[in-house]
Amino acid sequence: MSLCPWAWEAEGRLFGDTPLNPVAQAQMLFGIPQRVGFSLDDSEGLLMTLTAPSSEVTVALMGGHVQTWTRFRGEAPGPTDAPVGDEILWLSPERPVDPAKPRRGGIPICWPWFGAHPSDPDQPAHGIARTAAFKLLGTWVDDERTHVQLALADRSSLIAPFANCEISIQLSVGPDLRLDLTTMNLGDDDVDLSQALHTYFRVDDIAEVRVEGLEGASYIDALDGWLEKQQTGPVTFSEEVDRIYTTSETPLELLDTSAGRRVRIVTSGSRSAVVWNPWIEKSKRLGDMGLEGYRQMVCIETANAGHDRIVLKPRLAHRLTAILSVEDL
Ligand code: TA6
Repeated sequence: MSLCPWAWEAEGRLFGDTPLNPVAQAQMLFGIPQRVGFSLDDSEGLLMTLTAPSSEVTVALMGGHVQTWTRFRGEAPGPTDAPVGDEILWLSPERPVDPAKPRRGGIPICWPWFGAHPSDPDQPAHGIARTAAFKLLGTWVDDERTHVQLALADRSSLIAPFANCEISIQLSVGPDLRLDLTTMNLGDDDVDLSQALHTYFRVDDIAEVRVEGLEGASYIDALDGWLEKQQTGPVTFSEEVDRIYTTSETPLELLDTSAGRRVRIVTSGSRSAVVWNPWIEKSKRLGDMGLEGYRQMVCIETANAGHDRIVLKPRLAHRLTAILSVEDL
């Protein structure tokens, strides 16, 4: 058995002749006291906690799925304390209706396509990454930030033309949260890529928030025959909204006066943003939004979607980056 010292799958492996459970293995190889810890989530998947002095995230290795981001009020919690602070992301209290899908919320990775597969209706919506196992490549810290790098644990599940692609997720948590999704085309053919960091932000009341920075941008309205329209004023919510905005201008800002905070989204490698709230009827159809969950969330997604597709030439790479920060009003 060869075990790369820096990479392994999150599954039972033998060290010497003593089987170690995934948590103990991860802790031994990648744990950092007070900064990087591991546990099992309620579906027995490996969950990583990245703690920095100012905030903390939890990440499921299944899907490389950031599930929570807590901004501390005051000191970072001790090793056995629950974090006290503001939850910036929304995570459904319900389990997914389809067990093959991830828990709704946090920052699911939509890759290597966004929305429906361009030609094969049997393929899952939003690609394969959010339901694929990821492996740890490394964890490291500095005074302010805690970092992790992940890669797909098994690329054999990738369908053509993505079979020759490798992806890396790099997360850096500190005063802000930075997420880099890098796609490398290791093959000899062009790869047509669409993707999104499908971020679910928590809000006090969807009817009281607005998204700024998209004024005047054109958008595709997924609820009106994919017609192209133009945004006038900030984006507000009084019904279902599902739009792909064409924009490379950032920051975008989520103003939540009721919660007393402004969330700023700075991106690179993206010329589109998706804004989505399912409202009442779609929430009922989805079945995993919790009671009135739609009132406490809005998706503002850093994407390459709609007209903003990426044609990745052989031996080239593309990086999609979102930097999320929060300030009190
Ligand atoms: O990003 C918006 C969207 O494409 C909506 O159309 C809705 O389908 C949402 O994603 C959630 O998709 P999911 O597959 O996670 O239920």
